[in-house]
Amino acid sequence: MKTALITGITGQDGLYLSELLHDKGYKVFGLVQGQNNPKGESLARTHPFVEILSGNLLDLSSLMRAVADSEPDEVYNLGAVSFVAYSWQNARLTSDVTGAGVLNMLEAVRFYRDRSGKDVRFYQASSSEMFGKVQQVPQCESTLLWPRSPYGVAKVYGHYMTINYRESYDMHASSGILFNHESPRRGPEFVTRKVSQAVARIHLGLQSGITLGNLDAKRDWGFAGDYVRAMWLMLQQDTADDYVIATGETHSIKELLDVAFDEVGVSDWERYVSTDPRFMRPAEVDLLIGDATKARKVLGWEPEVDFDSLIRMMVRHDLDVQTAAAAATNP
Ligand code: NAP
Ligand code: F7E
Repeated sequence: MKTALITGITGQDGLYLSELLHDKGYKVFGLVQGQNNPKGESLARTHPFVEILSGNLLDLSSLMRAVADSEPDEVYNLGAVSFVAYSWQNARLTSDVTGAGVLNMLEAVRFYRDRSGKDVRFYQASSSEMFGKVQQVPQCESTLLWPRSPYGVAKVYGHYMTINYRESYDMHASSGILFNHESPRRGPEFVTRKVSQAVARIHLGLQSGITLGNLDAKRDWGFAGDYVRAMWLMLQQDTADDYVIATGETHSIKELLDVAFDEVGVSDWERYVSTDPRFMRPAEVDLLIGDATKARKVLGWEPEVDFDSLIRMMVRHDLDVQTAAAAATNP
């Protein structure tokens, strides 16, 4: 039986990845930050197969203990301050957790490997946000990085540190450059979930409209369940490497609104949508579209859920959630 340690296990990807690894027969450990973190309690209820360890990416000693206690074959470093808009308001925290936290995790793994002699494999959750002001369309592994947010800058640091540990210490350390991936588990601060929740609530008469920022930005959106499969595949290769994971299709926020509102039978969504500068970013990433040819060829990875199905899945999920919540409030 293989053993995996996942940081960021309470997040969207951590939950899907823990299920994938459990189904494959892994023993799964998850790092949960904070004292009495409610997400840890929820994880213990919904994912009882996960063994929870306490630790924080800012605290090297906690990471060293988590690695020593779990004795992992594979470490997936998914923990991060991950909301781009928040990263301008909390630039130092984002740099420390999302950037320097990667170095802490790499050091904890290297220390354990050198003492135990066990060949631990490492996955770093890099991001298409590193491409920022894109220098090539579509973006692939060799595209010049030009981050546009404190989050993007921190991810570039973690990405290069992962490559550096691979080259300096002969570590099996891979970096997955994942484009946006969404699901019914996506946090409500991100635009797809913000829209799916609002559409459900508008349809049920619980909300009158939605206020957004830049409707012209374009993203390459995939399904999180497909993307965690790519993470696992990277660590099954003989040689560690970097891979872009993307669908190869891009859609604007307006197209997202088209599909989400269409799921509840609304074609003229403009009457429900307003914009406000407070949701605009100091520097925007206008267009992302990924070229995942390398992942398709080397890993045999293919996305299974397309954009239209993904957004409709999210709206249907939020219709169920909101209907149940309304029924509980007015039995
Ligand atoms: P998410 O839902 O925001 O989850 C982030 C996780 O990191 C949470 O479990 C959070 O724990 C944990 N975390 C935050 N600060 C921490 C700290 N100081 N120490 C330990 N853990 C900490 O993110 P996601 O969407 O699942 O993404 C997973 C990873 O992939 C992240 O690194 C993200 O930056 C990266 N990524 C995501 C996408 C995407 O489209 N989803 C694309 C590319 C890369 P709490 O819940 O307790 O705060
Ligand atoms: O924004 C625009 C916004 O916050 C997408 C993270 O997982 O993916 C994610 O980062 C686009 C941007 O995701 C609103 O300006 C318009 O152009 O859903 P988002 P993101 O910034 O792309 C990358 C790959 C990561 O690595 C990150 O961790 O939508 N937008 N109006 C809006 N965005 C939000 N959040 N809210 C709005 O009202």
